[in-house]
Amino acid sequence: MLKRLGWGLRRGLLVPIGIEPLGPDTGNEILNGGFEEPGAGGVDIWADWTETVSDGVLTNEVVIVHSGNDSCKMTAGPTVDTRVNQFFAVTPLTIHRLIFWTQGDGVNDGFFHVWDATNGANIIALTNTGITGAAWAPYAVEFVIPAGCISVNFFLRCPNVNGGICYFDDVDIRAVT
Ligand SMILES: [Ca+2]
Ligand SMILES: [Ca+2]
Repeated sequence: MLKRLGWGLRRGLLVPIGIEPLGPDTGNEILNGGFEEPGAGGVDIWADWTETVSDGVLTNEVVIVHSGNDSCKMTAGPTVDTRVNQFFAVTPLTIHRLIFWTQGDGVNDGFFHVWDATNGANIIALTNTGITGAAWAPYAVEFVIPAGCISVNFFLRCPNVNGGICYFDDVDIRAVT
């Protein structure tokens, strides 16, 4: 990807100057970020994601979707640890940008968690989205891959209230530097 910094005169012609690479845009590291590809069935609801239902409910939502025909619906159970996750490979010390779309049930919001699977440490500790409303809104954050880290485990998690509902769609994580 290139960005144009400005225009300049060269031999009397106005030409773009300062073209430089933005960095190694890796494309979306998350597979099936839109939850459009089904899994094998049963507890394997979505391809590429690992589902952990626990005592809550995971549902392939087909009405409340941000794009396509499907989204991820989570209903928290008593132990409020219903979640999906997937691993992706990274280059240490690169900056990654995370964007996903989410909504709550009017009161409760979903959570996410970015885990350094190489070093066994949080990159972003369990964090609520703050998006409780029943309308799609984007959540975005940038984070630095720690030294030595070559594998990240990314989690989307249910609200922290029994019976709380949230939705996720269009998850995108990519290196931006
Ligand atoms: Ca979708
Ligand atoms: Ca799956």
